[in-house]
Amino acid sequence: MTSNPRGKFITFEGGEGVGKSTNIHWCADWLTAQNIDVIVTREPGGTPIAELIRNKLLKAHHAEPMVPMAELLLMFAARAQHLEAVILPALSQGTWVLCDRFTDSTIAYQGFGRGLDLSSIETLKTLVQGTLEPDCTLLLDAPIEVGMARAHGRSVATGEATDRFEIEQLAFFERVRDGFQTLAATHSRFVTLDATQTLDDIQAELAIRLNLLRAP
Ligand code: T5A
Repeated sequence: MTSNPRGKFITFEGGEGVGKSTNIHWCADWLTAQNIDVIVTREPGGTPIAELIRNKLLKAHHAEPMVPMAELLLMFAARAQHLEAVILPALSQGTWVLCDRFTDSTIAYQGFGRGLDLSSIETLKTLVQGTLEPDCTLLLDAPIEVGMARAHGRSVATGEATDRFEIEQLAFFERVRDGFQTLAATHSRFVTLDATQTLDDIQAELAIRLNLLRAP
């Protein structure tokens, strides 16, 4: 009896409004057209419990400010639930998992952005995900102003409220971008895409990357 090969785990990373959600759905459609089973999920979130945690994390105004360590631990609490309930079962069934943000966002936002100790984040990462790493991380990179303008344009169009991260200052997002670029420079699973390109150009590059991942 042959068992399904493990599915590929692909994460989409980058700052606010760089096009992760838009391109993750494009990739899912592309893979589905190649007869590959795929799910799209996101962090924080992806299960009912993790989505409850997401609501607390993203709510712009709490009666008491959330301290950075609570924010960090809630990110990993949501991730633990998401991994056990969604990501690992799908991968073991041979389904590809496309995840909108994962632990690299924690390193970039809570580590580089908030200034929390990177080695403590590594310890939590090992505790929660063991040796699991994405097969590929697609980093959409753009100047902060470009992403923020796009995110703002989308909020105006949809009427959605600004979240607790989007109200941060420019310097915070510059540190986050630096965090992602540092990770990309030191981990071979990263592919950096220039997110200032047109969607057509980005998606042409994505198709090449997905094809490479399909190869046995
Ligand atoms: N967080 C998350 C942490 O701090 N630590 C963690 O560990 C994790 C997992 C989550 C927040 O949580 C933080 C980071 C985040 O602040 P979110 O809503 O999931 O919040 O993340 P956001 O980055 O805020 O998601 P956005 O939906 O704002 O941005 P996307 O998904 O990158 O952008 P998208 O696809 O919605 O595009 C925005 C607009 O731009 C247009 C789109 O059509 C859309 O209108 N667009 C383009 N227009 C022109 N050219 C292009 N190339 C375009 N690409 C997109």
